[in-house]
Amino acid sequence: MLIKRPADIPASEITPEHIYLRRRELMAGAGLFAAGALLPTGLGASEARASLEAKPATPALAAKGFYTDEKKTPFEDVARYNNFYEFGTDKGDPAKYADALTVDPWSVVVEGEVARPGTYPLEDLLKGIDLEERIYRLRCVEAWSMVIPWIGIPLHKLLARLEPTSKAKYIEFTTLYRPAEMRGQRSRFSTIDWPYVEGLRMDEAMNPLTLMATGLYGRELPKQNGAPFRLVVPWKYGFKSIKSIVKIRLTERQPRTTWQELAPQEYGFYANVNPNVDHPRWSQKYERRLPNSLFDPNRIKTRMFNGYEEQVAHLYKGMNLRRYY
Ligand SMILES: Nc1nc2c(c(=O)[nH]1)N[C@H]1C(S)=C(S)[C@@H](COP(=O)(O)O)O[C@H]1N2
Ligand SMILES: [Mo]
Repeated sequence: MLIKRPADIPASEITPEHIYLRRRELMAGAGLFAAGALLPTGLGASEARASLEAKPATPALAAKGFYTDEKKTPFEDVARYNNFYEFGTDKGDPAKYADALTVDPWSVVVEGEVARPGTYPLEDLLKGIDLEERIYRLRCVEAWSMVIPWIGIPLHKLLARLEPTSKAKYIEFTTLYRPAEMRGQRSRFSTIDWPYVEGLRMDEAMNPLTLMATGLYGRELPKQNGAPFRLVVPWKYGFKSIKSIVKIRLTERQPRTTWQELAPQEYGFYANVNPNVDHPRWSQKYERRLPNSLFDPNRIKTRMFNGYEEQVAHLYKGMNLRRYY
């Protein structure tokens, strides 16, 4: 569904600038996957979805925050060290169990303070919006981090299409609830009140850095990374970047989010990366940049707004970031 053959694309859509989804491996897909011809060593089909074409992130875009020359975290680590509690709480669980998820067909419900509510097949929602590559740092609240080359569309472009009303002050996102395929949702030990919900203030949602990702490393998202459609907010702790989204709601009031409900003294609505405000149980001054090992912890200093201060600090002018953590 996210994949079209070139032949399915009207000629009018194929322009030099147009970023289209390629299907080059698809027909031979199964065979190639089995042969592993296109894949980094040892990866299964769930981790090697079809390739995507996007406007590349280049050094010229560094000033916007769309590019960093920091060493990218290898695909194998990005796709094997995950937080996706719908599939279990161990870092290896999502890669092990997310294959069970059906991502095609996929639709997204749009509701609330918006002129164009509805249930949109994902391909319709994204149609005609050019894909862009963004190389972002991802900083988890647990004090590890990665550098990931995402592919997606800026959220502001999607919002322009959906037309929020003047009453829309916040945006709420909801992850799929499908316990039959998401074993973490069936678990008796889970403390999370499913489905997973996250939210942003409208000006945060409209910031050019805020991305709706459909891919990484030039391919469709691995399921464990939130296929087929997830949020990426690089200046906030990773838990804000909600995966496998099925609902977008525009609201007047600040949404109630999953982690805030679970442990409000530990996880705030804003969750901006901030080395000066410690988590109640650990320091946020440093982070482990993946990949790392016991012998090479690769410990680096955490930066204010995860290094995106220039792009986002203005959003929080006059706010007490200790109070609004
Ligand atoms: N639905 C959902 N989204 C989620 C999570 C989750 O458990 N469920 N974990 C979050 C956390 S804590 C992090 S750090 C990032 C991890 O993204 P990655 O696995 O693609 O690196 O996803 C976030 N999005
Ligand atoms: Mo996280």
